[in-house]
Formats: sequence, C-alpha cells, structure tokens
Amino acid sequence: RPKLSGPKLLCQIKDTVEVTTLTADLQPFSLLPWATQLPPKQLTSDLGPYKSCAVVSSAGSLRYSGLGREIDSHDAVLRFNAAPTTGYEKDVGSKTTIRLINSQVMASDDHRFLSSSLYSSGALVAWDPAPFSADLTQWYNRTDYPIFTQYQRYRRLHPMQPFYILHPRFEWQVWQRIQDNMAEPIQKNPPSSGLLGTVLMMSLCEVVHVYEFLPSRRKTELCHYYQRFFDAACTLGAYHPLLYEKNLVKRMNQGSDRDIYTHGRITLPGFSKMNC
Ligand code: NCC
Repeated sequence: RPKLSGPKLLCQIKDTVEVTTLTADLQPFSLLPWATQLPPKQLTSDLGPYKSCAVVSSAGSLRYSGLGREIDSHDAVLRFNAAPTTGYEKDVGSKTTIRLINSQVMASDDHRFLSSSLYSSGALVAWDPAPFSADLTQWYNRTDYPIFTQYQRYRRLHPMQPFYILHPRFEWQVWQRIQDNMAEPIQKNPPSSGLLGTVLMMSLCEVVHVYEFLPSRRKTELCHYYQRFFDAACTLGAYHPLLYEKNLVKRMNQGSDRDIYTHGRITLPGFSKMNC
C-alpha cells in the first residue's frame, strides 16, 4: 500500500470519519426512559465553529513548559480525563472549553467523578472502548466501564452542563485510518483519548494546535504533568496504538519540526479549511 502524503491523509480523515454523538432518537436509547437526558442535538451542531483551538495532552513533558499563556490564547481548549489546571496554570493554562473523558475515569472511585469540581468547567464528552462492530445495542449490553449509569448520575447532579457521549463508530473510524496507513497490523483497541480529541477538534476549529502529543525536548518518563508517577508506556503506548497514532499525527503536521522540539506543538488544519 502506498504511503499517503500528509494532505491526502488529512482529507481521508475528513472524508471518512464522522464526529457523531449519541442523541435520544437512536435505538436502543430511544426505548429507555433516561434517553431524555441525552442532548437533543449533536456536539458539532452545538459547539464551535472556533477559529483556533488547543489540545492539551496530559504528558509529563508539559511540566515546566511555560506554555500556559499560549494555550489560553486559543478560542477553545480541550483537556483530557482528570488533568487539572489548578496549580499548573503556568504550564497548561486555565481555560477548559471541552473535557474528553474515558469511561474508566467516570467509574473509578479515585477520580471522584460525581463530586469533584475538576469536571465542572466547559462541556464534557465521554467515550468507552466499544466492541469493534460499533453496534449500539451490543455495546449497551457490555460496555467496558459503566458509562451509562455514571452518565445518568452526573446529569442528575449537573443538569445544566453540556455532556455528550461519543458514538462508538467514531472511535473505530479513527482506528481504521491508523490501520489503513500502517504497514503492519495494529492492536484492535481504540485510539487514545489524545487522538480522538484531536480529530474532534479538527471538526470544530479552523486550526488545531496539539501540545506534547509528540514530545518536545522536555520528553520525560514522567507519565502526567500532574502526578509523580513514571512509566514510559504513557508516552509510547501499551493498550492504545499510541505510537502509530503519533506516527500518523507527525505525517499530518503542518508546523515545523522545530515547533515540536521547542514547544511540543503540532499544527493541524480544521476540516473546514482543507482543500480536498
Ligand atoms: O493518560 P491519559 O490517557 O489520561 O492521557 C491523555 C492523553 O494524553 C496523551 N499522553 C498522555 C501521557 C503521556 N505521557 N503522553 C501522551 O501522549 C495520550 O494521547 C492520552 O490519550 C486515555 O487515553 O484516555 C488515557 O487514560 C488513562 C487513564 O484511564 C486516565 O488518565 C484516568 O486515570 C489510561 N491509563 C491507564 O489506564 C492506566 C491511558 O492508558 C490512556
């Protein structure tokens, strides 16, 4: 298979990946009493369009980066899981427009998802590693973590906060882009939140800057900028096809290698700005 150029790869993603979220009219949800808690409209019709967006990975290399001001200068900022801003403003900024969380965060006691104020700014978007079929009924009957019970609880406590759930088709469409552009078979696990959030922002923004997804000169085995925990697998991947994801993003980058080295910064065009 010929290797696609960066622009071709970008167009392929734009053409084949649909950023879809669950709405109350979809089966099996339409048959369930709590379906009314789901947003009436798609995330992409409620949020954006934004001019410039920042995607802030949770990598340890953000520590001592001093990127906070630059990150906050974007019109919208996406963060992941339990990544805090309080106490780390200098390095990661303080604005949160969207927080993308995996179902493990919603379910584990450590993260105090239902009670912590960490999750209360901006819109929430949740996802769960669904079966490859992306069939909604199959997934509903065996989610990886109890995403739906936690969603209902959170909605009851915070009914005014926008809160979306990604359609599992989205995660597997992104996975397929990685697989089709790699020479070898990759693990059949969904992409990391990092790549899912990046593609999500490409659908909402004219330009997307991703920070420390491709590590800068600050590259470290420190897993997260907010925790004293060391594991190279956080940057290189284990469950998620993270190295392949990074390879793909490197190919799509429209910024310079210098930007990566000094700022850990990748520049990607939004779908609306691509000439395909
Ligand atoms: O660690 P995590 O990811 O929350 O990080 C968010 C995204 O930032 C990028 N990243 C992170 C650390 C690092 N050193 N380099 C990076 O490039 C990745 O793109 C990552 O997706 C996840 O993807 O949802 C993940 O979530 C954690 C964990 O569930 C949450 O942090 C909550 O504790 C997973 N860790 C474990 O399961 C132990 C991680 O594998 C993926």
